[in-house]
Amino acid sequence: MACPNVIVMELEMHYASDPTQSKLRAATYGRGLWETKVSFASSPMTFVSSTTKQDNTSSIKPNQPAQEIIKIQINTSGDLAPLSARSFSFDTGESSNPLTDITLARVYYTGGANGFSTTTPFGDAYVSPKGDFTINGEQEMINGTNYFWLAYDVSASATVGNILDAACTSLNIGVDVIPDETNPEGHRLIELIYCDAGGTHLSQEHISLVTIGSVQQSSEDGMDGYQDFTATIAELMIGVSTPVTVQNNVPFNSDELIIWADWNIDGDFEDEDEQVYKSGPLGITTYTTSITPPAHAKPGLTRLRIRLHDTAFGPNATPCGNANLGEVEDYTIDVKEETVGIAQIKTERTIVAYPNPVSNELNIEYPYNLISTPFYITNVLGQSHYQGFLSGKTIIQTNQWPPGIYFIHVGVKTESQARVIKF
Ligand SMILES: [Ca+2]
Ligand SMILES: [Ca+2]
Ligand SMILES: [Ca+2]
Ligand SMILES: [Ca+2]
Repeated sequence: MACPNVIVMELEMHYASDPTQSKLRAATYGRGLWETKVSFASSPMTFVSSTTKQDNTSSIKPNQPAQEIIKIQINTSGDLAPLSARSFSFDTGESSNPLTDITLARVYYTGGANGFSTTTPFGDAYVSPKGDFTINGEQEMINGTNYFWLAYDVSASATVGNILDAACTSLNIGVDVIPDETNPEGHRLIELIYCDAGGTHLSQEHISLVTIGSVQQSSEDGMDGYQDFTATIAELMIGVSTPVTVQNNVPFNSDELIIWADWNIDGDFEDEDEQVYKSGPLGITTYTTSITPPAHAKPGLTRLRIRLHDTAFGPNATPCGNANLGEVEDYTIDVKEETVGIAQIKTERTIVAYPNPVSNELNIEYPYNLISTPFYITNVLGQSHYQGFLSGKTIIQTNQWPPGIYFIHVGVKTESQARVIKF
């Protein structure tokens, strides 16, 4: 396009992310705006470099699809004859127990956008990755930095305390390339993270006493309408009803009490049967009910959440977030199996842990493992404290451990459990 024969007072270059769309603009007083595309010397795409990074190292709950693990960056130069990414070879790396914890591995492409998203998958999912695995696909790349992401589906039976990680050992863009960094620093911990919940305003009514079976906890109104009594543990048997009472110190007619239990131990209260009691609007001093862990409850330490709220003034009947008034209290329940058959297997397979109580050195004997059996140790809050593999007799240094009660869990699906006391 020809520029009219006038004096140009302003000239602007507009660079676009796609260089072929860049423009030169001239304002010619009285003769309008003139613009033309900037000629761009196109060149065939060449590979510049590749590397991996681990941006997201936050904890992950069990039972979560498509969780970001590592990012693969491929830098190219040139816009003609684009190169395509054709395969990525990975290694589950430092992951504690891929077969138990990871159900699927997938790769996603986000073009030049540096942020994890599952919109554009690359190739097919890889089922049950363990050790080396390769994902094949075809993705034409853009000029500049291309972002690919490895994600895992975290299993519902993932073990709390285990870690998830990966390395990208090579990739193919027509030729094989080894990234500059293959195994980036960091990992993701599998942890039970529950949503926050409480009451916004200082309210007259609060939870003043809770009994679960023989366990009793009296209390005032918690800061932010929340109290953490997860150090208080109540034992519940699957299929057996345990009486529960909750006291409201100042009852109003529109008050309601709701109780949830995380039966599948995945860090939320949204699964089958997890709301275990709902009073409806009922202004009474003592709510009386009972809780029976369902047959599908997973044995182990899990969370019980109790909410008292006012259905007439800013109610919140969900397990997450704040209600205007009332209070939320959290407890730990230890769900035990009572089924005779299973109980027998468990008693046959006894862990021998000594001395108990322990001071400096804990000996663990588990004579049933012909190959090494994974085990982990949790504190009373269900937080992972130690993990490893048992083979014959295992000795653990405990002198640095804080005093308290610890639980030893043996086997991928907890074949056996024992309790030790550290003083
Ligand atoms: Ca890593
Ligand atoms: Ca309280
Ligand atoms: Ca749950
Ligand atoms: Ca869930």
